[in-house]
Amino acid sequence: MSLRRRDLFRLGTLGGGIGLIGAAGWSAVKVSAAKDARVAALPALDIDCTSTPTTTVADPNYAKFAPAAYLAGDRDSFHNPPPRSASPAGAREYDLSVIETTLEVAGGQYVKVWAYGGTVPGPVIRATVGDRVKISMSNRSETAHSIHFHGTHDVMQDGLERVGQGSSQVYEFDAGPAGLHPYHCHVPPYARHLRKGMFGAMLVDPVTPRAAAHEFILCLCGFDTTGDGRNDIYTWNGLAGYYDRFPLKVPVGELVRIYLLNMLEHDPIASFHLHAQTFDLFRSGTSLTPSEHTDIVSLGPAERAILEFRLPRRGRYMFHPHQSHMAEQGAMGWIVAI
Ligand SMILES: [Cu+2]
Repeated sequence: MSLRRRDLFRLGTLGGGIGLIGAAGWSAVKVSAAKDARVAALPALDIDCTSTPTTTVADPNYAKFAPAAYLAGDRDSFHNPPPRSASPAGAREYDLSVIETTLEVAGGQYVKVWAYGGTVPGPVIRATVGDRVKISMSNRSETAHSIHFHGTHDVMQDGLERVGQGSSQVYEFDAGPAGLHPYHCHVPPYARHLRKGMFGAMLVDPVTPRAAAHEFILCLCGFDTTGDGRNDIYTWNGLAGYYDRFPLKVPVGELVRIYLLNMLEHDPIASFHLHAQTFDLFRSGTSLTPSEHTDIVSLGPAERAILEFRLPRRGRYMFHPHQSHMAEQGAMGWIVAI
C-alpha cells in the first residue's frame, strides 16, 4: 500500500490511523576515495532517477533499511516549495491543524508524530513581504500545542499560548522580513514537541522577486527512535535516504536555489556540504547580497539559509551534512545535473 502525504491528513481526520508513507532506504555512504570510483563507474546521465542507484546496491545497510514502499507519485511535494504568486487582495490563508499519526521515516522505521497539516515537516507557507497571512490551527491531537513563527509579527501573535485538544487558534500577521523562517510548536517540553515533528518553513519573498531558478526546500530533521535523547535517523524533509534513491534533478548551467533549514533537535550543530561546486550563501535569506561564497554552511538549531548555484556539467553532485553520522544515517543525497 502506498499513500500520498496529503492522504495522511485525510486519514488523520478520519481517526488518526497509521499513515504509511513511502519512505526511503537508509544508506550508509562512506565519503571516501571509493566514492570517486563509484561515481566514475556510474551509467550515462540519462539515468532513471527512480531506479535503484548503483551507488548503494552494495551497501550492507541497504537491504536492511530498504523501504517497504515508496511513494508512487507526488514526490515533488517533498522538496518543491509552492511557486511564488501575486499578493492576494485579502489574506493568504493556511490550515496547519495538528493530527497525531504514525509515519514511516526510514525503511521499517515508524515514528509517532504530531504533524501540522499531516506531514513532517509541515506544509511550506509562502508569502511576499507585507502580505497578510492567516494561519488556522485546530488541535486534533490529545496534547496542547501552538505555532510560533520566526520573523516579525505582533508579539500578541507569538504562538506561546497553549491550544488544547479540540480547540482552535487563528494567527494573523504581515509576512516579513524577506527570507526563510521556521515555525514550530512552543509548548513545553519543547524538545518533545520538536522531536515529534512539530515544525515547518515559511518562505517570505522580497517584493522584487529573486531571479528565476529551480527551487527546492531541504529541511534537516532527525528522529530519536530509542528515546535516549539522541537522533538515530537523519532526514531531509522527513525521509531517510530519500535523496540517495531519488536525486534532485536540475538542468546543467541553470540557476538552482535551495532553501535550507535545520530543525534538528538534540544536535547542537549541523551543516550542508555540496560536492564539486560552490554556492552563494544568503544567511537567513534576509539580504539579497550573498554573505559568503562557499561549499559548506553550518547551521545551529532553527538556523536557515538560501543557497544559489549552477552545476556546470552533467553529473551527480553529492550533498550531505559534514557531521558524518548524519550522512551515514539517512541524510546523504544527490543532485543530478542533466
Ligand atoms: Cu506541540
